[in-house]
Amino acid sequence: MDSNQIDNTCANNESTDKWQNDQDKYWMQQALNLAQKAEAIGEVPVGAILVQDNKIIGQGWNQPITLHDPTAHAEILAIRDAGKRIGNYRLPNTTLYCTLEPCPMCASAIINARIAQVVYGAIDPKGGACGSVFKLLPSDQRFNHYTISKGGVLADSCSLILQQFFQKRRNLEIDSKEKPTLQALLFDVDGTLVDNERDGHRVAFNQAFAEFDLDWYWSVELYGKLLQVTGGQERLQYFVDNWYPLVPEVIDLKSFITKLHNRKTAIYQKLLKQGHISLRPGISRLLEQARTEGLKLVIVTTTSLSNVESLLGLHLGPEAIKWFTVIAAGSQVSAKKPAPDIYQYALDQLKLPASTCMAFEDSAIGLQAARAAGITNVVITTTDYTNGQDFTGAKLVLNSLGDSTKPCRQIAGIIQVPEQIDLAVLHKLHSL
Ligand code: XBP
Ligand code: MG
Repeated sequence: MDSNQIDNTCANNESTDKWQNDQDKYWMQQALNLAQKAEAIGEVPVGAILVQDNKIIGQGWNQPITLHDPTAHAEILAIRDAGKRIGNYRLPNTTLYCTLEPCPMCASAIINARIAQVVYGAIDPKGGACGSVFKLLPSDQRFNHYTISKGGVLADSCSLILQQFFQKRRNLEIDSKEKPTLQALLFDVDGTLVDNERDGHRVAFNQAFAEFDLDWYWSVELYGKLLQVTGGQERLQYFVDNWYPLVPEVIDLKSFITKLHNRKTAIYQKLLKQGHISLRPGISRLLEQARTEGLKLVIVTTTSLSNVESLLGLHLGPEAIKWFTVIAAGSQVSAKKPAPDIYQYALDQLKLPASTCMAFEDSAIGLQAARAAGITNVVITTTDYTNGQDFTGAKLVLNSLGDSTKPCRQIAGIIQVPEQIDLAVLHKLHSL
């Protein structure tokens, strides 16, 4: 063989290699296109094709999650596809192109299928079976079939699609950790679900005073001052301590106040039944929407559980009590609002972080309680008694949640809101 011949042979070899490399790149690009299909459905982007006589006879892309099948790797699906198409469980004289170094499961299936050659793109340093971690391919003589393997074809593109996929997934995880979604709406009752202080509780207190032959009377104005103390019994004690009314000669003032307050509660519930108090605009609309969307509903109130049950039953029906995952009411805690205790109790029962909750209150006292429990998403709907209070720290201050006949008026807030507050507004508010 002269030197010219050697040169020709080398040139021929070189051109064959180039042709083969171009072929490999061409087919690997087809496998990469399939990897994108996996990515589009949220699967790890790996694609595979099986080629015989310059024709694709099988294709697959990663789908273990979608198909609920741990074996649904791109290679396995390509092998199954080819077997079906050519009607044979053996696939000799074929080349499997896959974008990632096959795992041990796929390597075994490849050998079992009698595939002649595997060409892969990116290496898999965590589980590759072509030498990165395990060494099943090229197969050794212990197997009854010899499959050769070669890596690194379009390796950069094949790794990039994987890196970008995992980076996006990490970003999403960070995002969802940093920005929790809104999961629960926590409603105060008095002043918030109903505007009931002036024409409900106050009237009931005065009727109870009359029945107990007390010459006490709480005017609309005086009651406004007394509202700085939450809880009916605490309010009565505060009145006695600071307004010095004529108090009957009783041995135990505390139990007298309890009796008086029990009577007030009964009168209040009678007033509710007589229909003196209705839900505030937008409340039943928003509750309905939250139920449809599966948000948790919670009551966080100073008033008693029996008052809450009467109110919900009358206005929303006998089943309404069950709409609420947690009802935190009255004496479940000893320190009433503005102490955070009742909100803390509700959050403990709810087993959700404060950051996933939004509280609805009507007063600065309620706002303080919610914020002190870590709830930074608070919407205030003011009443005549609370209008003008300091609502610093609330995300939104309105005169009501608004409905089709009574649109709401915005008093303050971090975003401009429409005339009816719906869940879309609340999700937006929560995300900011
Ligand atoms: C409500 C109250 C309650 C009611 C009376 O506060 O302070 O005391 O006025 O209810 P919040 P009871 O809305 O902040 O929870 O008489 O049943 O205690
Ligand atoms: Mg209130």
